[in-house]
Amino acid sequence: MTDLRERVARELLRTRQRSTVLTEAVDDGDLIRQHSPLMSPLVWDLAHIGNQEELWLVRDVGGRDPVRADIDHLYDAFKHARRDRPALPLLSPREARAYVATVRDKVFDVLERVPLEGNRLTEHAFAFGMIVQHEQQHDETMLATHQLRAGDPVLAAAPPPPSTVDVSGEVLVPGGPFTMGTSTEPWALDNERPAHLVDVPAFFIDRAPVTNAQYAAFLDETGAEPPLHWSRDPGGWLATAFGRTAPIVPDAPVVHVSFPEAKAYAEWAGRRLPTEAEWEKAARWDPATGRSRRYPWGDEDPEPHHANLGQRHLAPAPVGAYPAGASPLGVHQLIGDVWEWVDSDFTPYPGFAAFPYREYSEVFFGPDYKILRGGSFGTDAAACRGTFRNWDYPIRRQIFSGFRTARDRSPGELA
Ligand code: AVJ
Ligand code: FE
Repeated sequence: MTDLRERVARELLRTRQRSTVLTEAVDDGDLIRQHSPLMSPLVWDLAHIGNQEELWLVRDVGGRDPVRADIDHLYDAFKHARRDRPALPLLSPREARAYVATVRDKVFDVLERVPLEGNRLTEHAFAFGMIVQHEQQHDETMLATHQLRAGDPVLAAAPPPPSTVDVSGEVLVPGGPFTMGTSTEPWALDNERPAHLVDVPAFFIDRAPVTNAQYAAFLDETGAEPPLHWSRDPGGWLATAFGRTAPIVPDAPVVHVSFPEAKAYAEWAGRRLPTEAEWEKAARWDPATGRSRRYPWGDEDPEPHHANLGQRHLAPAPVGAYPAGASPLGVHQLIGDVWEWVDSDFTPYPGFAAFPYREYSEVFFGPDYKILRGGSFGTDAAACRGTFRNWDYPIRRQIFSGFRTARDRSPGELA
């Protein structure tokens, strides 16, 4: 096998291990049950992962016969809203496991035979990359379903690392053009392309995401609605995460807030949310070279010391826990911990071309969705980059969503 084939095989296996953990941790009743009308039953996500893999890799790339053409409509996300999925004649947990295993066997057979090199490299290798990312995205969705599930804890992970540096305050990002998006990142999705210059006036941005303690001060002063999974206790605020209830961690980023809530906090603090271009400039622009990096720390793929990604920890790390992941300007924890709401709609970049089909991103463009950047503790490194764009309805907060704030530089203000 070539290096590329080996890498794809490794990523497929690694990703399936995570899906397996998330779907074996609970009994059949919990796989079939709908834990919230906002989410699919876990067994739907599992079979949908297999069905996408069958459509894109077995049928399209491999040119093979369908495994189960009769179930396509059940697992087409556009055909049935999440709230309606439990009523469908879905595969049972046993059938779903057998189905994804059969599809996966065929995928490995296709991977061995299909040309990945030469002029077809981009297309075929990209299809595998897209499937890895698709499964990883559903693994994060399944983790959010676990977060909404009532009952005893079933998932366990090491606690995130402690804070080691002071990251209070803000950083000045000088004005001027920078390269946003990418034309070269091999697994970048259509909506991250192409690379293009954007002129961003000077602004200030928080060194770190807004913390639980900061958010609690806002709640206590304004009486605003607490984040999802918080409860009031005589001693202060409690948060429930994956079946465990404990006092909020004061210096950890706040999570499970909606876009309007993030915006209300920023206004209360006399600030605003960053735009998407501001966020990406703070994350990728290197003032020494004028280049945009793949990640805040450089061009190397994420390692555990860079960022809290991949469900290694089932919570955001305190701010200041990842000094090795800071951007050249000293902005911390842009990647991992919590998705960050930015004040931008999901719109195409100039020169956008839908790929591999319109349903991936294009049909979602417009004012209905707001952008989230940077990934969370639940996001895998394969599905997270400095250019990666996530989107959701602004009212959503069952996702691992937080934010940081920004402000304009006032005239004459230097730093
Ligand atoms: C990019 C997270 C908005 O979950 O709807 C999964 C990813 N697309 N299956 C979503 C996705 C198709 C998507 N988000
Ligand atoms: Fe999907």
